[in-house]
Order: sequence, then structure tokens, then C-alpha cells
Amino acid sequence: MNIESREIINNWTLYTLTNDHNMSVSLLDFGGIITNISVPNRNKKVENVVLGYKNISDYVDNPNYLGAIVGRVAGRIQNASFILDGKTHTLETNEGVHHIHGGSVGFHQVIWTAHPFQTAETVGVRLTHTSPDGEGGYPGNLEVSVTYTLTNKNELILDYSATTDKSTALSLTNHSYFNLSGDLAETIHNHHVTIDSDEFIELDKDLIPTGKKIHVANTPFDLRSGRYLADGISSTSNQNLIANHGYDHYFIFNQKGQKNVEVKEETSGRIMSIKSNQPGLVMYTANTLNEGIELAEGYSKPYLGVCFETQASPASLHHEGFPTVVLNADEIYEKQTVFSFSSEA
Ligand code: G6D
Repeated sequence: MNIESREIINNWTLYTLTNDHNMSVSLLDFGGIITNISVPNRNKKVENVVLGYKNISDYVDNPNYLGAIVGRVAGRIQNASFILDGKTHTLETNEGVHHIHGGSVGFHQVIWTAHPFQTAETVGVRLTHTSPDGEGGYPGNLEVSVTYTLTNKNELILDYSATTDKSTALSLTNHSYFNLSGDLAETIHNHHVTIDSDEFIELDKDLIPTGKKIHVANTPFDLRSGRYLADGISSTSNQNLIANHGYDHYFIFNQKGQKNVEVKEETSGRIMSIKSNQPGLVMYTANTLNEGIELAEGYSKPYLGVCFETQASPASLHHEGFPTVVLNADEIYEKQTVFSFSSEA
């Protein structure tokens, strides 16, 4: 197990975590951005499996949130407002009349305070931040931490924790774009994804969750037995078209099995499984990923990665029937998502 750190541009620090089984994770204190996850393929060839910019300065703007911690609330909040305890809170309208991903002062733009650590079987970095009352329009002084832990079982564990001094809205995630083919050898069309979910949330034309749950049966959203992402990308179903030809939807976990998601890429043999105590996730197939930005192994284009943004849905701020994103002063926000990597013969 090893951890290296080095000062780079803008007083940012880049940390590289390495375990004893040829897996490494690199991340920035800026935005908690994961810049690289390198894992072996079936032939033990170690390659990068996430999208990362070649020029680190491209993370300053990062319109696609590559690798970043997203908060205070991941996803879209309708009309950039919500009512809490009878008070209307107005957020930054950073996408039309709506609010997305915590706004321009969201957690993807924060230089987190980093606390590296190492044990016999783990290595990691705990990132902490104090978000003041009113930041981005959100109430409450928020103490938040996100811990990245790499284990010797080729797991990357993300632990999210927070407390607030008054009721607020909080739903944190990581916005890495995964591509298991390795060093961007292929797009994600042939990634075979299984999601243990019977329902997803309908989107309107602004990609705002309508609050309507749709059963996945007989739709391209039925990934319960696994499906190639190409199905949803080429689908003419209304919801895939609304998402700009693909997936950009919140799947509600059944929380029945050992894992919530499994992703297989047959050429490399790589497998990634995801287990989370979050009630669901947004799967986004990079349908509108900007073209032509230089990445470490090539140039960005749609469908070059897929995001698995575990979170509670911001739909709960405007509709009944969803796990809440409200955090009260007497509560502790504690969420965990584990990304486990392996390969098949
Ligand atoms: C697009 O609709 C998608 C979002 O889900 C994603 O988070 C963002 O690009 C980066 O707006």
C-alpha cells in the first residue's frame, strides 16, 4: 500500500493511492476529483477506467463534472427552489430556470482539506469542508467529509458524512465517468450493465424528475438481468429520446441483492460492481458530453463513459413518495458507496 502526493497547479494537491494488487486511484483536493483509476484487465494489463483530462487546468471549469464530488444536492432541483419548514429557499439558477449539481459554488469547485491515511490493508484520503449557511442558497452551516479508501480487495470505498446546524437539503455523489475497456479503447455501447431496480423516475423535457415512477418491465430501462447500454442509446422510447438518446435517469434500488449494479466489459474482462446504502442512482451515459476536449488517452465525445451517481433523488423536494434529501440539525448524514473491481478469465 502506498500514497504519494504532489503540489500541482493552483495550489492543488494530487494524491495517488496504490494497493498491493496493481490498482491505483488518483484524486485532487480540488473538487475531490478522481482523475484516474487504474485496474488490471483479464491479462493483468493495467489501464485507466475513468475519464480524466490530459491538461489538469481543464478541471478549473469542468462543465461535465468529470470525477468530481457533487453537492450540496446532486441532480436537478425544479425551478431552483424548495420549501423547508414553511420557508422557500431560492437557489442559483445555473441551468435555465432550474438548479443543477449545487450551482457554480458547488462542491466540485471547492478545495477540500485533505487528510491522507494508511493502514496495513487500506490507503486513502479524507476530505473535509465547511459550507457556510446560505452558500449556493442552501440553509445551514454544513460540516461535510468525503473519504476515499482503496483496499487490498481492489475496492474504492466512498464514505460521505455531514452535520448541519439547521435543516437543509443534502445529497452527495461522485460524478466519475467509467469506461472499463481501458484507456478509452472503446465507447460504452458494449458495456453490459445490470441494475437491481424495478422502477425509474420519469423525466420531463428539461430533464426534471416529474415524480412519476415507471416500472422497468418491457422497457429499455429493465436492466435487472443485464443489458448492453447500446439498447438505451439507440432506443426510440420517449424517455431515452428525452435524455438526448440514452440514459440520464434515476433508478430506485430494490436493495435485495449483494450488489446494486454490475458492469461487465467483455473485451477486457473487467467487472465493476457497486454497492451503496443510497436509495438509488442516476445512470448517465454521457449523451451530451462535450466533444474534442483532450483526455489522458484521447478526445472526449458522447458515450465515452458512463456515470453511476449514487444519491437520493432531488425529486423528493417537490414530490411525495421518495426518500428525503432533507438533513436536520439533530441528524448525521452517513452514506457509503463501494466500487469493486475484478476481471473474468
Ligand atoms: C448533463 O443531464 C446531464 C447531467 O445528468 C450530467 O450530470 C451533466 O450533463 C454533467 O447535463
